[in-house]
Amino acid sequence: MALSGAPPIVARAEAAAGRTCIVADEGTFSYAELLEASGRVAAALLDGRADLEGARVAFLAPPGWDYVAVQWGVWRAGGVAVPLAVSHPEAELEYVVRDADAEIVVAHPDLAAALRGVAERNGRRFLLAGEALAAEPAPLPGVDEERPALIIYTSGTTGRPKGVVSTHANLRAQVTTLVDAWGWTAEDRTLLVLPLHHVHGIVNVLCCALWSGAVCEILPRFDADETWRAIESGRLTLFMAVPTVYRRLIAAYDEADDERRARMVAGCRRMRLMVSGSAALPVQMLERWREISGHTLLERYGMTEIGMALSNPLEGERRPGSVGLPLPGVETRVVDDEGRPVPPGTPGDLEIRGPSVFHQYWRRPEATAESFRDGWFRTGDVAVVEDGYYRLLGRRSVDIIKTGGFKVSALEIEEVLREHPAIGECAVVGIDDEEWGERVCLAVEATGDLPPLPELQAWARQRLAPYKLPRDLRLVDSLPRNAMGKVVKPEVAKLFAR
Ligand code: MLC
Ligand code: AMP
Repeated sequence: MALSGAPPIVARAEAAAGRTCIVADEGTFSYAELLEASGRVAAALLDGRADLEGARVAFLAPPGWDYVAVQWGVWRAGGVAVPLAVSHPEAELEYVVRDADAEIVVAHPDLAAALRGVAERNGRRFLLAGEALAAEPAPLPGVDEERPALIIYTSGTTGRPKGVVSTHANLRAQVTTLVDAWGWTAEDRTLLVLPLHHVHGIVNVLCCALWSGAVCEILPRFDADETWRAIESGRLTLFMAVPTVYRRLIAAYDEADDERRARMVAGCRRMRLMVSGSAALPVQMLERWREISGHTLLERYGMTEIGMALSNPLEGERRPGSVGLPLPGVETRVVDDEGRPVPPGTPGDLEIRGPSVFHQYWRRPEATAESFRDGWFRTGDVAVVEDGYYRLLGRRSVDIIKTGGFKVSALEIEEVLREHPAIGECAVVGIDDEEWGERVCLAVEATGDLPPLPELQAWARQRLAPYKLPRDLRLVDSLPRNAMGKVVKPEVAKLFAR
């Protein structure tokens, strides 16, 4: 196998060739099989060309074997992987295909119906994953590390989601810092239960496992019972999830009988590490999980644009309510409004610098420039440092909501909802919620007969991802506004006080 010049994660797989890499619905596959399959996918994408030269390839597959083979195939052909979300309606898929200007669209056969139409309407080449996996191998190009590898769409404080472009070198930095900090080895075996259109699933779980020559078991979607069964088997060594997933696991534990609970506990005890992130882990949840599993969840902090930046330690004190210390190779600072570092104990804006920080927002040079100050990436999160440990205090913008670990933009949801004939003005706010962290809530000034919430949700479901749908509704004569006529979101939030 000639892997010189292959992207770093691919080149490493040669050394692990005989080992198991993926266990998914489609079967069990070795690293050698992944190299073989991704080589075929790359050849299909190239279709006679020498190099995709950074062409974007949007692909839609449930978490599993096809997903991984296609992602690696895109990388090996010199393309930029644009993972699409299984849960998204056609409108959101089309937005990403168009915004990323994807040249090729690949779909798993189960999900091809909607995507084929999107590809045809927009004049993109369409390919079924199965066809790509069956192609004849061809010579593959060398791929320099500084070339873009991945575009992940993320909601921000303005308009529609932006594509976050990371290079192969960025991904390597994001992965290696975690592999070192969390002690990943080829002996590890993890279970992936997260969606594969965001960094938590892609980088922290999938790429770290494959970088390490470890085994990644994959569920096509999170299911508490199946997750527990995998843990009970005693074969997993580490697990990563968002707080909402741990909450579901706790609920399933509480419902289990004594015999099963004993197996659940035993399975947890055989694991070496359990990690939580993407949203604040309530201290009570950390404590309840410790009672059940014997593990103090390792909480860490990250963002699509930077990978992971802060982490509680593998060895040493894991402080509840804190996101820990800077990861190796990641520079962090907390600054005031003028960008001057503030002393420990003083809250300020968290900024990040280092090789893991993304390359650019796709075709948005102004947004890219605005997101940096003196070479530091401005996260928009407010933090305070206490004895070297970072604690998050909130976000700069009230318009960013974290629900179930997904970041959503209030402004984006409002923009879409304003297209409803009965909605005049509206305001979306995130309200604290035990299950979801925050819940998306909507206040409306109606211009006609406003349908009840389920009907409004059904309308919005055609246009927005399920996690962006409003979960609570208030009809108001007029939204609370300040003297300038601007809607005051904290006052809107009070409408939902229980
Ligand atoms: C779904 N539902 C919600 C909801 N999402 N209700 C309120 N708020 C939400 N956010 C409702 C559905 O409508 C449905 O209701 C019911 O819950 C079950 O829906 P589902 O689609 O089956 O949800 P489920 O699969 O159970 O989703 C829960 C989850 C998911 C926790 C598995 O939210 C998830 O995968 N979260 C992980 C997100 C993630 O990976 N984030 C990382 C981003 S990267 P009904 O009535 O229709 O039955 C990042 C950087 C970093 O943040 O630091 O990691
Ligand atoms: P995303 O833009 O989807 O990558 O989400 C990144 C955001 O998730 C960060 O800016 C934080 O606001 C939030 N986040 C990630 N990890 C944590 C954590 N451990 N605690 C609180 N918030 C977190």
